[in-house]
Amino acid sequence: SSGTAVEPKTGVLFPSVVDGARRLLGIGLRKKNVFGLKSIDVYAFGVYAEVNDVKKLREKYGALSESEVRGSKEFFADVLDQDLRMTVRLQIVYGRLTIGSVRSAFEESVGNRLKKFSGSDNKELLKRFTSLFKDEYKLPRGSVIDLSREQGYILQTKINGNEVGSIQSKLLCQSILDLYIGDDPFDKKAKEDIGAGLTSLLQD
Ligand code: DAO
Ligand code: DAO
Ligand code: DAO
Repeated sequence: SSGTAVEPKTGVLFPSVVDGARRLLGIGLRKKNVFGLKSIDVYAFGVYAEVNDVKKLREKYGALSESEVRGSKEFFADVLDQDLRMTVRLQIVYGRLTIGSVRSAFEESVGNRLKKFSGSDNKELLKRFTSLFKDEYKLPRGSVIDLSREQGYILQTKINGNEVGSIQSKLLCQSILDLYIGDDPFDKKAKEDIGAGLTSLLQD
């Protein structure tokens, strides 16, 4: 494959490999409805997985056909739940993002998933996370945020390549990945591509 993929609506480029051996599976767009009718493009994203980690799922899924794997809810649930190294790269396209709006969007989107997976509000975990979103951070158009699940369920966050924090939480890792590959993903086409990408890693 070539070295980059382009998100067609925004023109944002994603390298086909990051962090040595994490392969790009799919790209998509995070939109947000404002004022009921209007929708803004907030960021383009790319989802990556560590090839050798995905291969750990071979034992369970290796014998299924590609369409069986892609249609399997259990497969996506395993990808969300297991200790597989993955990265979601976000590139901001909305030029007027404030840290306050990032905090409230995060509380809504990630907050819903924390509740879904744990059955509780997890206000404390959410607060612990959003308190790290300092008002002095700036996220102008073009900023790149990497959210990575590292071995042992460490969620590591980088902004423009600089590590800003990491937190050990299986639940938080799962909740963030669910935004992109869960039952109700931000971009359905992206989830399909990610499923196809995962399946091809399983089979090669
Ligand atoms: O200006 O009112 C507005 C719209 C702001 C939308 C913000 C959505 C934030 C989405 C999360 C971004 C995470 C980096
Ligand atoms: O799109 O609703 C969403 C949430 C995406 C996760 C955003 C994480 C942002 C962390 C960095 C904030 C830096 C101030
Ligand atoms: O253990 O509560 C703690 C602090 C660890 C740092 C967690 C950083 C989480 C990443 C958020 C980055 C947002 C700028």
